Amino acid sequence: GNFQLSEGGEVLKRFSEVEAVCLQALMADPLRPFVPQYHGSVNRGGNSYIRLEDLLSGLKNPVIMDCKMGVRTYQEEELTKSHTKPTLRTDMYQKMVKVDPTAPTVEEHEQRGMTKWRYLQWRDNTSSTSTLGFRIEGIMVRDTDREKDEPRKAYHSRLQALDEALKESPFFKAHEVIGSSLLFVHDWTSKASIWMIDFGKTTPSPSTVQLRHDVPWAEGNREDGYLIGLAALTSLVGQAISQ
Ligand code: 4IP
Ligand code: MN
Repeated sequence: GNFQLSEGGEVLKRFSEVEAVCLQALMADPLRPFVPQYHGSVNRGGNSYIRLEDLLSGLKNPVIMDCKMGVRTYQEEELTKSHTKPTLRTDMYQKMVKVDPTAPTVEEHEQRGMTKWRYLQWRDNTSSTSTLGFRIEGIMVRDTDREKDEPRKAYHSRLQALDEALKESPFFKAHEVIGSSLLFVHDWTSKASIWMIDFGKTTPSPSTVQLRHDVPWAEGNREDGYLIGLAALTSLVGQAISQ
């Protein structure tokens, strides 16, 4: 899970080596302005945490939307593992049954379990992930009365600026970005911004593979479809402005 603490204007997030390495690299990348400031790690009560800028500080009753980017949310290793040494997850079987009791196969019903890959692939295929290249994971609205149109324009330019930065980014060229989100945040003053977060499954792509990020995934090509999702999102936010 996403265990987080707040401390002195920072957010402490459960430590992940993969994520820490990404954040370190991102602090020296053209994507830096789109990533919360990273302040290294810290130990609290025997647990390690990543120290991050609190993206909500200074905002009053912020409206928040988390969009998980890409055409898949599992790593290729998860697919390989599901064939070579499948581990059955009862919790994931239960989560699936809760949403759609008819979704599990006869075999999955019998074993009351399924692999993580199977569950994540089902989530991708039953959401907009596999078709649009992004899905909305969560929205938090605390004050609807003050809804204005301005955040949309700010969001739209921010998405375009992100697209430019991604094109310049050595980090983006060299990484497979899986399960990462864009966090949309604004408040009633219409201060609006978008941030790249969650790099726990973002890994260096094999040196033999040059990722494009804008083509469909096929097993072995490692493509994440990040730019497919960004284009779809940008177009949707753009349409909302012109209406
Ligand atoms: C969750 O499923 C999300 O896919 C998590 O991804 C994933 O964590 C969990 O796997 C999985 O159970 P639901 O959102 O449908 O509950 P994220 O952290 O991006 O939200 P990871 O990061 O491990 O893939 P487990 O293995 O942590 O349970
Ligand atoms: Mn989740």
